[in-house]
This record gives sequence, structure tokens and C-alpha cells, in this order.
Amino acid sequence: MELIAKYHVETDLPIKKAAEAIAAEQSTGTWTEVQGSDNPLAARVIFAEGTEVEIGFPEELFEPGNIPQYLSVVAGNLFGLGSLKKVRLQDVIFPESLMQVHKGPKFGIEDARRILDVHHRPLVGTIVKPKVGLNPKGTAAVASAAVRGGLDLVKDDETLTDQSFCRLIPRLEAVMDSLDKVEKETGKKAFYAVNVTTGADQILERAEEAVDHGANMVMIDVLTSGFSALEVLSRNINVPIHVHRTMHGAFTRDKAHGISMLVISKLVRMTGGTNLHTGSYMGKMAGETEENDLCRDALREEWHGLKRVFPVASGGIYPAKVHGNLDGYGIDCIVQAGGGVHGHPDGTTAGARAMVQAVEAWQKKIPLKEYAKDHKELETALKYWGS
Ligand code: RUB
Ligand code: CA
Repeated sequence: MELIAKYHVETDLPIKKAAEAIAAEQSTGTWTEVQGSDNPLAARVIFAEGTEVEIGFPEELFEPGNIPQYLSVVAGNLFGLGSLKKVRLQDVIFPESLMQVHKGPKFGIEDARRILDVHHRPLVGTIVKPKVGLNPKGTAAVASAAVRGGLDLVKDDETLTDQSFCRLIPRLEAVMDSLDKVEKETGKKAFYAVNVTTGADQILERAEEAVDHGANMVMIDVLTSGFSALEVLSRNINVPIHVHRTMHGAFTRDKAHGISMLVISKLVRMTGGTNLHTGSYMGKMAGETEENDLCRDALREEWHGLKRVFPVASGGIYPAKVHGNLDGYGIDCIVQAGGGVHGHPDGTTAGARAMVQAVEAWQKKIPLKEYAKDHKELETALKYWGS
């Protein structure tokens, strides 16, 4: 069995030659002939035409379970090959032997829904804003205001970890206390994804400490921490994991060079995320609808028996952008807004209600403007940010 990697390649070389250069560099070869050219670990060119290249790597080339090593093979030195002008890793098809050692999410879509007791509708989340600067009490006030408005998930922003202005454990305790109060009063349950991102030497300990102090979800910046950090969390802690993709634009933005979001989505599902940011169909981070579709399907369709992962639409979302995203992602997604909740003229709770109302309208197939006629928070949001 082989691992198959698909690349987009731009080069002045004949495409077959370029493909052979990739296969050689990433398996047994170097720039000149060396001993043992009949090496059984040599990769082979499966397809090379136009700008499309497919390489088959023998499965023995890979150390099962070692994600960093897989990446050094399929997404390593080739990006610097002088003979290629551009190269983008578009997709990876992993052999069953490698898939068997990755257990995927401990908590998938169905588990998260069961914990919240929310079924048959998209989840609605928020990022606490301002992204940094609030103290634990201030963070808790924003979080509880959002859940009072009906939100299912509140998360830290990607740059907030355990800085001196807002220590992680006091913040977590303040937020969980405030959410408990809301639950007692209203019955509404919500996740708080506390950002446990840190170095490899500390991340598990930090996540375990968070869970010991009542965390019901943790968040990781997967591309700065590494997929193996996510995997260590998913194997060892007993709460769902929200996965932020900060830094992805460095790989994904250039459609001719880098690594696709599809590959990142597959790696996150293998290594155990519950929720993954996959981009908005109409947000602030540039429209990438085709790649959104691929990521959505990679996270949710049957794949080696792994649990299903929520795609998260986020970045520049406000009520008028909800329907476009839900048309793309469907029910099994999280639609998430930071500024689009807390920037509402009547405050966070009203902003949360407006987002929830936008989702309700989508489910009832009622145009937003019509639904806004008897939903005043939504009406205000549409007036303020546009419809
Ligand atoms: C969004 C936000 C997230 C972005 C990242 O805030 O803080 O970090 O969603 O983008 P706001 P992506 O709702 O105020 O724009 O989800 O595309 O990775
Ligand atoms: Ca952010």
C-alpha cells in the first residue's frame, strides 16, 4: 500500500521530470545518482500532466503514528526545490496502515451535541472581544452575556493564553462560574473553549490543569503548536477540543504554493479535533468556497470510521452573513462571530440574540429582512451592519 500525495506544480521543466524530482527528493534520492537506485523505498510518479502531479510513497517510508515525520516526507524539502517555481500540496490519501494508529476525535459532532443537548440546528459561537485586555472578571461578564443571548460556545481568541493580565486558571474559573449561574437561571448550557496553547513541554499539563479546574472544552492553535500537540491532548483529556488555525494563511492563501486547508482538515480529524475553523463562505478572510466545500466534507463524511468534526465558519461574520455560511455548511457546523456579537449597538446579549435569530430564520427558510420585522435584535443588527 502507498500514501498518495497530490500536488499542484508550476515549473519550466517538463512536468514528468519535475514530478520525478519531487519523488526522488522526498524518498530515496538526492540531486545526483547514489548507490542503490533500486531502493524499495523509492516513491513513484503516478500521474503528471499540466500542473497536476500525484506521487505514491511506499507505506514503509512512514513511521506509524509520527505525524511530524509524515509531513517531512509529503510537505518537506520539496517546497524549496529550485527547479519548481510553485508547488502546493493539495491532498493526501493515507493508507489504512497509518490511519489505524490515529484514533481521531474522542469527542465528535454527536458527542458535543449530546453534552449541550442541542440537536437539529447549527451551533452558534462567539470569540470574546476585545481579544486581549479584559481581566478574568471582564471575560466572564462578556461570556455570560453571550450565553444569556442563546449562544452555545464561547471561546478565547488565538493570542490569549496565560499572560499576566489575564491568567488562565482565574479566567477559566470566573467564566465557568458565570456560565453555571446562567445555566441555573435559564437552563442554557454552553461550552467555554479556554486556549491552552503553549510549548510541547507544557501543553498536556496545562490542559489537564484546565480540566481539573472545570474546563468543559479546550482550544488549541494547531499550526503554531503542532498536530502532535493536538493528538496528545485528544488522547489524554476528557473534553472536546476547539481547533483554531491561526497561521494557516501562510500555507493556504496562495492557491499555487503551500499546503491546502483540506490537508490541514484531514490532519486535524486524524489527530482528534472536535471543531475546526475552516473559513467563512462570506467573511473577512477572503472567499475560498471551493476549498470550504472540500474541508467540510473531509471533516464530516465517513472516513476510516473516525468521529465527525464540526467545521467552524468564522472571521468577519455578522447576522447578514449567516445564511450564506449555513447554505454552504448546512446544519452540522458552528457559525461564530466576535465583533458581530459584541459590537451590536445594544450590547453582547442583544448581539447574541441577533445571531441566533438569523440562524432560526435560515432554519424556517424565512428571508432575514422578513424575520427581522418581529425580532428587534436582528432588525437593529441589519440596520447597523447592513443586510
Ligand atoms: C474572528 C476571530 C477568529 C477568526 C480567524 O473574529 O477572532 O480568530 O475567525 O479566522 P471576528 P478563521 O468575528 O470579530 O471577525 O476562522 O477564518 O481561521
Ligand atoms: Ca481571532
